[in-house]
Amino acid sequence: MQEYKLFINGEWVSSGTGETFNDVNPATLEPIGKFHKATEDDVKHAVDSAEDAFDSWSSTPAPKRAMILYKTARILEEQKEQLARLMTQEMGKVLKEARGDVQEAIDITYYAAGEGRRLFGETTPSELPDKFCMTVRRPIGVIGMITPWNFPIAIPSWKIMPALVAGNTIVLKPASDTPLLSVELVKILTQAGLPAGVLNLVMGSGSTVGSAIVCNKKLRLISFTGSLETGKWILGEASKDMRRVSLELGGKNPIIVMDDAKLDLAVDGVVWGAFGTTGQRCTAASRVIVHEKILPEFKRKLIERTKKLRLGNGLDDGVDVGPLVNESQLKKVAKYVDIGKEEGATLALGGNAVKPLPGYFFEPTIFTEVAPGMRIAQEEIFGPVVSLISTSGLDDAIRIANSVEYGLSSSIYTENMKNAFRAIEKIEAGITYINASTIGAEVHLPFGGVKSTGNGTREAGTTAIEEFTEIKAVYFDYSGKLQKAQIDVE
Ligand code: UN1
Repeated sequence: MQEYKLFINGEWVSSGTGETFNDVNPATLEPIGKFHKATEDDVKHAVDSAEDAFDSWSSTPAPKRAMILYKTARILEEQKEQLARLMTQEMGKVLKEARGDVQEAIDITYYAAGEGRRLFGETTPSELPDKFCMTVRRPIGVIGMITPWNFPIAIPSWKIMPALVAGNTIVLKPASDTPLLSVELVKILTQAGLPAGVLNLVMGSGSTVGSAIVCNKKLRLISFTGSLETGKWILGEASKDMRRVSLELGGKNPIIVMDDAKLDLAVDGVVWGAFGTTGQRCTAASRVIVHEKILPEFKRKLIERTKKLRLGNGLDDGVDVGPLVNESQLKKVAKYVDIGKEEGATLALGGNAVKPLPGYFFEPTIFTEVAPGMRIAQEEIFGPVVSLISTSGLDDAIRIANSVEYGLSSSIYTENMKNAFRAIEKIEAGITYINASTIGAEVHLPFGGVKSTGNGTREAGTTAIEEFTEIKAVYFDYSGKLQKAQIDVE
């Protein structure tokens, strides 16, 4: 079996103990590779090497840094198919979606590369004569990044590319279920000319490697995508030393279907949003709030359409839904199905683990007669389970949509402009789609959410640069005399 090492200071190195962990294909349970398990000391070396590389990298002109990203994007394009296939094997999402994941990485890499010739600051008049005021962007320093398994190359790229163009250096810990795509990404960046030490890769468990990253005071920002529980802990730890934290946590994303909606379009959106990526997206549609007048027809159509979804190996043609990523996710989904039944919701479709192959497959599952307060309608399941909730009208639907602790994505299907604008105004979420599903965010718009979904930061879009830079205000006084702001203004 192929062995993959850590990448520290431009070299592939064994972990301190030489210990490894296995990564398996969740559809077939075949092994993918052995990955070195970093120790606390390895993390320390990685951070120190990123610290050493910072001066030279941050002094490199941003357009020059960007050239490495342009080249990276071109290599990613050349290797798109091969990377997508590896991804399907490593985490199970169907090939079409894996290609989309790689495409998202390509998109953010080009987008961030363009920032090399922007990274704009502002100029503004001074209140005093012969004085010039401006802002400049500075890199934050060495950044710790901890990324999830559901978007194995897109999410690391959302973080890495803007951080690099802004002049930061990085220690990355990918999820233990998907280290391979991070290994490939590091190889590509190195091939594109990224200097040693600028990006370091450490793999292993959250409890050892993740903690060592979060608790390392040299890391000025921890950028994390994952669970609310871990996010809260990171925020607490980093705040002790006033270090920055950027969090993208869970979602419980609603789709509102109004009585004036195009029903087939809405059904398509729900099927794509709830069962795409086997429901393993932070943006997955997990609650569908349907106007009572059309609920019976909507329910019938949704069940009919969902029954046609084919489960299997994501590499095979015609497969719509791949496996869940691992056994613990499978157990979690099964547990929530039991909870839904106990809570009195009606299990209208699915609800079982199945074995078209040896891996972790779970049927697309629909609960109906779900009350908004039930746990299946409140907690993030991260699997192919959707809850139908009845509503009497828009205000009630929005109230239900907002009755959860998360606020990432949201959607409304309606042909009425007023309903659409009301939803834009009133739904508490970082993203609202009109007549489109809750998934499919594009990289040039800010991505993130409100309430417990995060701590106010946004990734991608113009906000990508906000996440990874500090702003310095500069006052340039060329009067040659002492001028006192707020005092010498008359
Ligand atoms: C995530 O699930 O964490 O909008 C990211 C989407 C994708 C990104 C999802 N572009 O669904």
